[in-house]
Amino acid sequence: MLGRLSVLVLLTVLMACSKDADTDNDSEDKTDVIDVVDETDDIDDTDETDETDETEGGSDSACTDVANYIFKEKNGLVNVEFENAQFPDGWVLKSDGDSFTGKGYMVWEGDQYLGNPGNGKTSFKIEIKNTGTYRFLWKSAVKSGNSGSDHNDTWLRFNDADDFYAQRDDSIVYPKDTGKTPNPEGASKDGWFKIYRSGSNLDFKWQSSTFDNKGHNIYVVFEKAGVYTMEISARSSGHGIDRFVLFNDAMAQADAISDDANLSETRCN
Ligand SMILES: [Ca+2]
Repeated sequence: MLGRLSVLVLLTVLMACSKDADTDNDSEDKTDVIDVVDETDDIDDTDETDETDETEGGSDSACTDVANYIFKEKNGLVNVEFENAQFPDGWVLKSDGDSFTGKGYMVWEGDQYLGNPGNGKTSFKIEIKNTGTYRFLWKSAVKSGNSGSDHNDTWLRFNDADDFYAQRDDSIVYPKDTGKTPNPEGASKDGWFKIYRSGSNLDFKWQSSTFDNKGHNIYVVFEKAGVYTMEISARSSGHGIDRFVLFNDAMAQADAISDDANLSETRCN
């Protein structure tokens, strides 16, 4: 009897302490409440990510090197402005016109590397939570000359993803030098696809195709949750790239590429 009483007293004391602690820090208190709610359902993971964002939002200001940015997929969408890239020599940030989003777009002003990927290479770290197949799209423009079929492409590679391919109807092709076949007509090398846009309107538009004269759409497969690397490298001079998205079946294309779509939050590597 006495033992039970001791436990009761101890519990009462503990509860009192815990209440004190709560009133000491309102914001912590709220976080704790969210935690409890989170753990009860599936949205759990997403919400926890948000919390991490808030915590690391503070460290983001300290994380001044874009090389350390990791862009976080959320609800089946990765949505990134190219001005968040590291800019090797030859890539220039520009903001003429009004058809880009964010602070501008990046454009290659160095030599052309039509058959030779890997020059002017820059990369983006992407954290995938929802595994599966994602469609890749970027918004790009021809910023040199007046032909829609020149200065209209840049190299793209997902080297550590579980698959990286292009598809049009029943036709599926893989980048060259990956050991996978068939490969697309047109330039491809060392796991890189040439990603082009077409059409006589040279302004920014959402299109990412490979396979000459028979545009195939671009897909990437992430089988495990984790951080993956997307690489781009220079091909045509004067090709301006503004923003890219990766989206899965949970996200309609129109929503993914909408100007109103939420940009991916970042955390620091
Ligand atoms: Ca942009």
